Amino acid sequence: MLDWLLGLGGSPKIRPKHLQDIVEQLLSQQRPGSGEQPFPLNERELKRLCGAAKEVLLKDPSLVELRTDAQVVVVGDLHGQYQDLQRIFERLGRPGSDPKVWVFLGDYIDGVRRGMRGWPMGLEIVATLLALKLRHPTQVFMLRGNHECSEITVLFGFCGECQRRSTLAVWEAVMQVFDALPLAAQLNGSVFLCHGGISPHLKRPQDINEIRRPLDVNPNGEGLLCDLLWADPSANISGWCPNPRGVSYVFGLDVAQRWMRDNGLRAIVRAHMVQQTGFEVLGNNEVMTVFSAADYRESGGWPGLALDVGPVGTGAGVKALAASQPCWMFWSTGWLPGCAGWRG
Ligand SMILES: [Mn+2]
Repeated sequence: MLDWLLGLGGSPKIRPKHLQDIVEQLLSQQRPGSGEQPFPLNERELKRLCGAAKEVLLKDPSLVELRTDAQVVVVGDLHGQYQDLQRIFERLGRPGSDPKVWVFLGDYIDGVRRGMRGWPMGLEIVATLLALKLRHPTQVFMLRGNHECSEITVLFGFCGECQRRSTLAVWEAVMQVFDALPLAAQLNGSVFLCHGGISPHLKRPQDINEIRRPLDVNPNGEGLLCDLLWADPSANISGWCPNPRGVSYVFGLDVAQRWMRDNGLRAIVRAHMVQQTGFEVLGNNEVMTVFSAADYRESGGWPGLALDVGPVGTGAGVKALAASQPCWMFWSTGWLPGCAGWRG
């Protein structure tokens, strides 16, 4: 892994073979407790990976326009739970192994120690996804979540993880990558994807392209950027209400429906909220939440949040979308449709 190649002209390039090696090395880590160990790549390797990934990520527009007949896999919050990402790849194949397009909705890092899972492995998730993005830039898309923000990572664990397992310089390099992440995506002009939600400042999805990157996010701020990363939908309110998170809004289904109608969209797929079954569908298959970190609140002892929830009977809404769109969904406890139920 030390044998990294400098590309012509002095700009750091990472050979495809080395990217493949990184992915192999990281995904083969199966031991629980790896989150307590030093990270397998050194500072120099990680900084080079981040530098190259930042350049490639900045080539994606702030609103990624996906037009594809391929199967699309949408992955919600991971929060350092690398085992869940490993299982997703075991079940669906790795990006690049087939024509599937992958959209990751952000919140790759942070989180706390969880029973058997041990400490979060945010560095593994970040490095694996960045290597895959570099290797397959038109098949892997990473959006920004509200945790992809330096202040948030200081408060919620990833900064500490970098200091424990790597270096502060690596944390800084990863923060620069986060500042380069695209903010939303649109699938075949009909499904809008982002981490949080829509915004009263957002007339058309294309307006997102006016947001220039790289840019820092102020977690105490307001405006379009904050709403894309922080807003939540609710079927129980109408209009816009203050968000109990203290940032951004909760938006009613009425607001979402009107916005989708105005823009010729049929669904919003987002992440950001913990879901007992890994996903939630609001309205007539119109607003969906995907959460891909399994038993996220296990150590908090939340009753009813066990992993063992079969997809049968609960995925009707998502299935309806999947049946009419080339859009397949993963959630933490099962697979849609045509995939056998899976239990973690
Ligand atoms: Mn979030």
